[in-house]
Amino acid sequence: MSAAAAVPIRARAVQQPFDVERIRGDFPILHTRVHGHPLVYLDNAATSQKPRSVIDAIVRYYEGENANIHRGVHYLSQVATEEFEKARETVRGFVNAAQSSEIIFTRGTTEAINLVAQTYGRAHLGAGDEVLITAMEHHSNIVPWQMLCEGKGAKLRVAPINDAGELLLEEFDKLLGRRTKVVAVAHVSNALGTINPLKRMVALAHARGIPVVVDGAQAVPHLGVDVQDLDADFYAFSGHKMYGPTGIGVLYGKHALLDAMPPYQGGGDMISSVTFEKTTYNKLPHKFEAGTPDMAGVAGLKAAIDYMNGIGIAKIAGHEHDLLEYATEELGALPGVRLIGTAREKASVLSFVLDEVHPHDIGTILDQQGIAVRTGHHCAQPVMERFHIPATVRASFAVYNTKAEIDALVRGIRKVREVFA
Ligand code: 7TS
Repeated sequence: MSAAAAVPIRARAVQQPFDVERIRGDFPILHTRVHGHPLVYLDNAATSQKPRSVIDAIVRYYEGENANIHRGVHYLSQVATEEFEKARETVRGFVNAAQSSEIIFTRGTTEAINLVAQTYGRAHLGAGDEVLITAMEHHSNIVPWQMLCEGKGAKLRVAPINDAGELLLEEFDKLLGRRTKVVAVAHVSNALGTINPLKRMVALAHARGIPVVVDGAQAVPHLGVDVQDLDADFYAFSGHKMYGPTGIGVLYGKHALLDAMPPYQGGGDMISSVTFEKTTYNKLPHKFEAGTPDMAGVAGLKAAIDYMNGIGIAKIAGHEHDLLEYATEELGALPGVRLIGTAREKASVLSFVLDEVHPHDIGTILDQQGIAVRTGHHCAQPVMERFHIPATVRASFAVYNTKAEIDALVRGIRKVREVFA
């Protein structure tokens, strides 16, 4: 479960010592009381909470900068455009893309993956071709490829995982064939927490000339991601899981690939010229950003990245790694608890089942104690099927969580056992 291997190379800024209480003070919502208890928010894989600086950036945008971008000669439009493009540069640096034109703003991971499936996928897949995914994907990295395959008469192939929730790399390699046109894989599994050996997977696919689309939704908040080092062809993530606002996300793509792809949606901003006879398309990244984008969301996303960089991704990863290790020990020692997802390399997610108690009942009893966890299939129904369970309880950690909160979770689970004894 060592996060060390995944801890990034690039946390350069000089940072203050890690102080979780100071960090908690940055998140207004953490002071909420739930059913008379202090909120214990352990549903970060679904969405993280937002620091004051992100909330302020959105307010600042609407109070001082709001205008439509890329079109006005007037002052505010120019300010809004500059801030928008500055944010793109911040995102570029965050994932170490080579050029900011490789950063496309989307609504989130889901839209980013659909974009690739419907443009690159539609252009490159034919009848009998294959898309290779893994058995641990979120529905948003399954369904868009199924839709593509259905339309093209192509086939979805699935690389298996072992009982710990680790990818079987040899099987993955064997499934890469002459007909494989795209590989689409999660960097980190949302239901199991597994960190995939992405660099090796990319190398295996590239050895056969196959591009790799990475679902980075659960990786970017917890690991340092360097798209050039990984050599990922496409990398998708969501702002709201990394302390940023909802409704904004990113698709990174290699310039040459994006440039050769047909556009996704048609509309304003994505064109170079329009006549009724023919439209020519704008250059990157605008070709993929049709219509008025979420400028406030982009401002918030920039603030979220600034916030994470201010703490340092290595410190975030280190703290979360400590929490995961502590929680794994404490929960693993509870009678009746079975952990689902025990990969050696894991990030920030602890899924489990308890005796015969349905996860929804566990979630409800925990909620009465102010503890927010997610229960269900986590939009990864095939993972549940793989482990022969209908659902799990999932605790997922962020930079502001504490060992005391894990103690509260342990007490909560003891209470569940009492109730169901
Ligand atoms: N991929 C992974 C691995 C995810 O965990 C999620 C969301 C998505 C894609 C989709 O992201 P979106 O921002 O476009 O919705 N995962 C979860 C979750 O685990 N609980 O709620 C949402």
